Amino acid sequence: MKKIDCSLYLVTDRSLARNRPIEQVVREAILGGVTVVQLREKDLGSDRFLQQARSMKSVTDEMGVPLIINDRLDIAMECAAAGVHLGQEDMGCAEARRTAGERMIIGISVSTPQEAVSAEAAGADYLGVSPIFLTGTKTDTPPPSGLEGLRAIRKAVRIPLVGIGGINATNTADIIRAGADGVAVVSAIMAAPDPRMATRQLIAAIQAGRHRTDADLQLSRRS
Ligand code: TZP
Ligand code: MG
Repeated sequence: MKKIDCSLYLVTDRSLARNRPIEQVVREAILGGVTVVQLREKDLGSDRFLQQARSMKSVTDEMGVPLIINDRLDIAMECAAAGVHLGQEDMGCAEARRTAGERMIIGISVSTPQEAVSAEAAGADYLGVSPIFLTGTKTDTPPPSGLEGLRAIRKAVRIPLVGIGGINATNTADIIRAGADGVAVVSAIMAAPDPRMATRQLIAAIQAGRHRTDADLQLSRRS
């Protein structure tokens, strides 16, 4: 399995970036401790999406953090991104794996244990458990799974899990304690007046959530 540090996963959203270039926000966030960046563009055509992907890739390369492209495997391959993130409505994981080969990191959004088991069997490298809580950033989501739903998914699969949806520095430790390997955020960093500071607070919350024994961790994972 490919290694990816999902601890703090930033998903971009230009509409929340307070008119700052998203590259600027991403740079600040990486300086604060973000471990992986997903470029999420819902309104750009293919040419502009690819142009934006290349621009973001130069930032993430320079700063030593992997770039994941949302929705579009073709763009991920074209810009030599580390990975692609696909939802249940996008290209299937098995087809993406056949097309992209073993080196491409493939992340899949799931909201039930069944979806998680299928994605793992199809070769996903990590899962985004989506959404954990209600969020105004994305409204066309399944009902929130909450911490109980996250725990059920944790028991069903072994690959890394990243919680997403309504996550902030206040609820991050609970998500880690419920079995997530990391948290993914949009507004908590993209909309923050000081993205570097906001990132540091999230990192501190992740570390607080990880203060538990290895025995606890074994219990929460499928053996
Ligand atoms: N996928 C599921 S919820 C979500 C995405 C992209 C948005 C999460 O945004 P926020 O602002 O971190 O709640
Ligand atoms: Mg998608």
